[in-house]
Amino acid sequence: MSEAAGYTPPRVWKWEGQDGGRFTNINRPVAGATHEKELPVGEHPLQLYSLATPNGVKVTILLEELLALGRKDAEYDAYLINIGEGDQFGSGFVAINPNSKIPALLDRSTSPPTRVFESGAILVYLAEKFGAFLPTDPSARAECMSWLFWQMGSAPYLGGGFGHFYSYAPTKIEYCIDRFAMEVKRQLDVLDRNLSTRRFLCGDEYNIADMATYPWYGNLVLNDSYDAGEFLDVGSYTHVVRWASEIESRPAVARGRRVNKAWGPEPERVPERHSARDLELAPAE
Ligand SMILES: N[C@@H](CCC(=O)N[C@@H](CS)C(=O)NCC(=O)O)C(=O)O
Repeated sequence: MSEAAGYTPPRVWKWEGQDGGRFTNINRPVAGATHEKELPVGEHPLQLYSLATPNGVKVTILLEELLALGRKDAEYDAYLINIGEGDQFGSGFVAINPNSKIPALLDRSTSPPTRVFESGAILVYLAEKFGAFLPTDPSARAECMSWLFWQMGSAPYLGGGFGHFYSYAPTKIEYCIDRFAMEVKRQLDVLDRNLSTRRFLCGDEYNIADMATYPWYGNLVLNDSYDAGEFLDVGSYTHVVRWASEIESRPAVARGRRVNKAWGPEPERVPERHSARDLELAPAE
């Protein structure tokens, strides 16, 4: 194949301040902390350090669902990690997530405290800790894990692949957009076929696989992620739309989507959460 746009990769790649589009100021080819910064700690056993991106809201949706079930011990403090400002590279955050990405959880009810990073691992940890939203029957559990891991493996093609090249990259590169649009439409078809015979991803029961998948693929079909709804013809995935609408109408999901949100209309923003009161909406004027 011919080389695109006259670029010939050098023998050894070097970091020379290349244009990384919108994320130039936070992307680096190395790991580790860039500065000393302790994390704040609240009064609850569960400390969440996150941001209301799709990976972040997976966890706040689960915590709000657990609280809605009456699990008072799922009360949590949620602190904002502003990834645009580089908070994920502070020493305290790196100590609980060496991968420097939100979400990260510290469970202070164990001795020593348990750190958990990777959104999928946090969902499984909390579901097991509270005995909810993860089936215990081995076959049902395998189905739940299969869809959960499907989501973890698939969403980077949607966000880092399609979303990046369609929406964020400084130039529109047809090859990249075609490649990832094809894959995202294939993924939507996988979901649509599964949901054509099932109410939720694993059958009749709503579980952590739905909570992980809705913020990515539900948002895409309902809320025009990347302004790509028309481009991807998302309305044609009717079973995904029906499934996503049912999940989006759950009060705990609505609450979870607002936690650690520092943008959008003022009433939706809850940059930090320490109790249910932080989520109370001001009465309309
Ligand atoms: N596989 C990780 C991905 C987490 C992730 O990509 N987080 C993004 C926000 S959605 C982040 O923190 N990015 C900051 C950075 O890359 O520096 C997970 O599911 O937890």
